[in-house]
Amino acid sequence: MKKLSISNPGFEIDLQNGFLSGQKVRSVERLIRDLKLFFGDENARAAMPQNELIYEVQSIQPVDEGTVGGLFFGRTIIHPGRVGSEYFMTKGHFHKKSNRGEYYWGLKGEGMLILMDRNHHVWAEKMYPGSLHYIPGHIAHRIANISDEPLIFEACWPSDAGHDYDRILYEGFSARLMEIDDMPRLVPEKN
Ligand code: S6P
Ligand code: ZN
Repeated sequence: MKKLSISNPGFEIDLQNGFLSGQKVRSVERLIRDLKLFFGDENARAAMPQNELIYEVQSIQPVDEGTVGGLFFGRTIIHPGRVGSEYFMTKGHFHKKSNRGEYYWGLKGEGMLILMDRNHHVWAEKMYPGSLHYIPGHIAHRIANISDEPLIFEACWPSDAGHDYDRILYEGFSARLMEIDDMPRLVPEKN
C-alpha cells in the first residue's frame, strides 16, 4: 500500500447472491462422500450417489489461519435435499479456540441454525434472507437447508478460531433437524 494511494478493495461481494471474488478466494466442496457419519441414517447416506454436492464454501482469509486479531469471511451454499428425513446440513463445529464467537446471516432460501452448548443442550434459530445470528463462544453451530431451494448464508469469524470437527463426529449434536409431517423438528438423539 503506497502512501496517500487510493485503490480498489481486494475483494468484492455480489449483493444479490453473496458470491465472493478477488485475490485468493478459496473454495471447498463437500460431497455426500465427505459426510460419512455426520447424518443420523448412515445407511441412507451410503446408498446415495457419493458425488452428490451437498454444500460449497468460499472464504477470504487475508491472514494465516491462527493469526490473533484477524478476521475471516465466508459464503456457504447448501443445496436442497435430505438424507433419510434429515435435511442437508453442514458438518457443524465448535471452534478449536472454543471461546471464539462468530456472526452468520442469511442471504437466500430458508434454513435453520442449530446450536449446542457444552452440556449438549440443543436449540435452533430460523435463518432467512436478512436474519442475523450472533454465535457466542463455546457453542457448536451447524446450518440445515429446510426448503427446496439452495440456502445461501455468510459468516465472519476470528482468524484464530479454528474448527473442531472431531468432537461433532465422535459426540454428535444431541438433536437432529428432521422433516416430520412436512415440518422441521428437532429430534433428540437416542443414546
Ligand atoms: C467458519 C464458518 C463457515 C463454515 C461453513 C461450513 O467458521 O462457520 O464458513 O465453515 O458454513 O460449515 P462447516 O461446519 O463444515 O465448517
Ligand atoms: Zn464457526
